[in-house]
Order: sequence, then structure tokens, then C-alpha cells
Amino acid sequence: MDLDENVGSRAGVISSPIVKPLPPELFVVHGTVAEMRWEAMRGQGYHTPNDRFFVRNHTATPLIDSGTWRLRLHGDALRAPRSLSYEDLLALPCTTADVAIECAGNGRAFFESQQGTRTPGIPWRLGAIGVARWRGVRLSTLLDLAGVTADAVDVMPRGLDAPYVEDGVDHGPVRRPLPITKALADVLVAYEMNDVPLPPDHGFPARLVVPGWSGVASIKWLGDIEVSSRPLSSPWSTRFYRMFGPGYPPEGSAPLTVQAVKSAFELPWGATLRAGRQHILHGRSWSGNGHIVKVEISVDGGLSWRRAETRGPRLARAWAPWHVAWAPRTPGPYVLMARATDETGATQPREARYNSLGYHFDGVVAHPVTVVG
Ligand SMILES: Nc1nc2c(c(=O)[nH]1)N[C@H]1C(S)=C(S)[C@@H](COP(=O)(O)O)O[C@H]1N2
Ligand SMILES: [Mo]
Repeated sequence: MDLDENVGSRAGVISSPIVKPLPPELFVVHGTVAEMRWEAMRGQGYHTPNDRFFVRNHTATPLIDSGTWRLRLHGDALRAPRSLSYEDLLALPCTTADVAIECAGNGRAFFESQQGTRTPGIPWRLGAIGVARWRGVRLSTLLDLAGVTADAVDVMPRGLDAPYVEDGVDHGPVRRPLPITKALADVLVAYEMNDVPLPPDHGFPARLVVPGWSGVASIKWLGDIEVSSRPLSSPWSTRFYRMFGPGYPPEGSAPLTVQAVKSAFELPWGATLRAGRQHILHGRSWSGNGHIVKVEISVDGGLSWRRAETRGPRLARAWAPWHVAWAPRTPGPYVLMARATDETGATQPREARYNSLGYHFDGVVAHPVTVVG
């Protein structure tokens, strides 16, 4: 198929920056994106409700009519290219998965506030992550249907949102190649999020969900998927979403894939707690590599550590909820820290390694709180 057909399918698509309400008690808005406040997870279940799931849009949410929408599967590594309607997609065998989507820049603000190195980009604290129950069709099922050939190497999903223009440079629609091995392993073409059709901001009518990998891989508002016998690239695999800076090659690291280990408290930034009574501090830890095996907490700025209790599921590629009791006696400022270790032995370092675009901040975060009498 030719690409003009795609551009054509975007014509007439209405868009809006972010469609869902962004109440200040749930979100911090940074330009075209909305960060979840971690206190909004307090008292919630395992999944992040859709009303508080972070939104990362390069431009604006397109409002797509599922009645006319098509998902095109094309490329030289497919024997039987397809064009599926929404009904076609819903009629295929489906599956569900509890998976986190996390922006590669989650935690970026701490490169500056904790390590004194400024990095450009959205200054996320830790709220650019959410876990949902996604329902959809395995990408491998779609690729089988379209007769993927043995020489396929790369798969390029493309979004139907407006082209991304930055500093006068038009980078085209948001798209990023995936190696065929990952595409066939565990990737979903999702059409439901937490038991309802995907909300517009999260990719309606269908999005990719790429478990464990940087959020940018999980392309929203899918319009087409190209499968190629030759390596594919886009600005999202060459210019952005690589590590650049000292110790990395001039063209950057390989494109980012697996997300790092992180932890967050379900508390407001700068929370106020009462002295002389017991508090249960709740939080969650996660890693793109596998499940969390250990979470340690410090309430004295990292001088001493003790184990948190994990409860409930602690799924790989989602997260592990935990809690710890704390009874501060003396009023004053305190620094809370959480440090997790995953099943591969990867743990959160005291300092994250610098990279000039501020990706994958895995350092231990110093969460300030005030204890009052
Ligand atoms: N088409 C399209 N897909 C996209 C994006 C986008 O701007 N356009 N943003 C990506 C990025 S950088 C992230 S982190 C995730 C965020 O998903 P969410 O907005 O559902 O939380 O979507 C990814 N998929
Ligand atoms: Mo992202």
C-alpha cells in the first residue's frame, strides 16, 4: 500500500489536546502531557484507573471514528497484506495482560533536582507510569494472518495523530520500529483498557502494548503496521529514545528497550504527617526486566534501611505494591526513600547514570515529608 492512503485516512480527524478531565488532585499538567500524582494511587487496587492514568501526547488526541477506521498490515515481509476494520479486530481471538506503560523520561526531574545535571524534556517526577488490564489481539496473531515471512526483521507501527513538529522540523507521524522477535513475543494490539474500550487519550480504537519497554514503543491510535525484511528506522529510534552523552557513542546507544527499576510512595510530594502515631506508608516498585523481589525503605535519608512488605501480585512488567509502618516521634522535615531489586538482581543505585536526554532515571528518589506535632 502507499503511504498517501494513510495520510488520507488522517484527513478530517478532529483532535483535542487531552480529552479527559485533568483535575488538579489527580494530575500535574506539563504542556501537552499530564502526569499522575502518586497520592492518587492511594487506596486503589492493583490497576491504575483510567481517570488517573498519565497521558503522554506528542501533539493532541485524535478523535477517530471506529466505523471508518482501518488497521493496515503491509510491507515486503507479508505474503497476505490485510486491512482490518474495528469489527474484524474485535472478532479475532483475544487475550488480556496486566502491563505497565511507563515513559522513558519518567523521573527525569531528579537528574536536575538530585544530581544537578539539567536535561531537556518533560520534567516528570515519578507519575509517568500506570498499570492497566489490556485486552486485545496478540500482534503475532495478526502477523500470522498476514503471512509474515521468515526474513522479516522489523515491524513499524504508526499512529494516526498529527505529525510531530519540533523546532520547525517535521518528524512525521509518531512511529517506532520494533524488532520482529519482540513483535512476535508478547506484544498486544489492545482495544480495551481496564474493561472498557480504550479511552481516546489512550489510543482509541487500538494501540500497541509492548510489555517492559519504554512507553514510546506502545504506539497509540494505530493506523498501519509495516513489516519489513530490512531494518527500519524513525526519529523515535535514532534521534530520540537513545542514551546520548559522555560514555555513549556519538550516534547514541542502541534504541532504548527495557525500562529500569523504580519505586514511588503513594504520598503527596512534601506530604504532612502527624508525629506520635503510626502511619502505614504505601508504595509500588517496578522493573521492565522482571518481577520485584525486594523493597527496602529508609526514613532517615538513606542512613538505615529496612524491608517493606509486599502484598498481592507483583507481576513482571507491571508492579509490586508494598507497605511499611512508620511512627515518627519528633516533628520536623524527613526524607523517605525506597529502593527495589528485581529478579535479575538489578537494583536502584544512589545516583542514576547521566544521559543528556534524561532517560531511565533509576536512582533512589529522596521524597520530602514534614512531620508535625
Ligand atoms: N501515536 C502516538 N503514540 C504514542 C505517543 C504519541 O504521542 N503518539 N506517545 C508515546 C509515549 S512517549 C508514551 S510514554 C506512551 C504513553 O501512553 P499513554 O498516554 O496512554 O499513557 O504512548 C506512546 N505512544
Ligand atoms: Mo514516553
